[in-house]
Amino acid sequence: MNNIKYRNFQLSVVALEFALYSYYYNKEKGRNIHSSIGHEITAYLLTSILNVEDASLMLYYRSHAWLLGLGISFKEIINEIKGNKNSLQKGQGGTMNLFLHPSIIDCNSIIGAQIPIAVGAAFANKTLKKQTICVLGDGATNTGVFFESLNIVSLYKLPILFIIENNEIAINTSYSKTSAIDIKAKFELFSITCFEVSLNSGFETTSSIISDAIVLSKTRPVSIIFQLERIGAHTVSMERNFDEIINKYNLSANEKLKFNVIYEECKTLLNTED
Ligand SMILES: Cc1ncc(C[n+]2csc(CCOP(=O)(O)OP(=O)(O)O)c2C)c(N)n1
Ligand SMILES: [Mg+2]
Repeated sequence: MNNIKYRNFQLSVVALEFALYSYYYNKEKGRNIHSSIGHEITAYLLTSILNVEDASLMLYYRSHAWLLGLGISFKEIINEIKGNKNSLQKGQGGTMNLFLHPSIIDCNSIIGAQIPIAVGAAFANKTLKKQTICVLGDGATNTGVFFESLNIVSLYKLPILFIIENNEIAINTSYSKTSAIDIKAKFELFSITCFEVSLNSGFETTSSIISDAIVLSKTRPVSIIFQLERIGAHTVSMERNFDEIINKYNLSANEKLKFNVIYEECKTLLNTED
């Protein structure tokens, strides 16, 4: 796994999100854009390692990085977010419901709603011999439907991989204030193998855990909890300090140039009328 490639991916994600920020922050106060800033690692590694064509993906509203990882262009993503009728989705999904890749079965704005859909997909994929990936936040593991779904996938040994993007916060409430047990314990309750990785685990280790989990999840339910950080506020409308976000990335001069090129490209796309 190449770290420079990952760094370039991060730059693309952050530049796209910043262009969206700059476009929507003043233009439509209150517009909900949930950025993937800080969440890049799951999208990058899973889309690099997985045989995407042979998988069904269930995503949620914080998935711009996944779309980029799947090779969807800035233009396609921005067209959909702007609500353009010429987008593949005719602008009806918007930022929270991006289905711009044939492997995406669901991309949901209702917390936890993608989970039972993933269970259904896994049920079908058991016969079709396809992979099922369900991505969700830590907050979504508190929903009733999460527990019902774990019960069913465990009972029927459905082939599914749960990816938890654990930023330990749901809007402004920390995970510890909303759950009596940790996320791993929830999976263990249903005898579902659970791997845990963090940003400190290193590329090699994390990649090999993902590869193992992908293989195991072809025949039974498996989960990976990614400990990561949401850099910035829950949505653009709540954002207060843009400089603080970009400072976290410690961009070199060369990286700043690369960032600016992508940022300007995205801003041009946003400002271009249909
Ligand atoms: C059923 C439902 N209840 C409440 C909300 C409002 N809501 C939007 S995001 C969110 C927090 C979810 O946190 P988490 O699952 O940890 O995802 P994160 O945003 O941290 O990635 C809530 C409560 C919603 N969208 N759907
Ligand atoms: Mg969260």
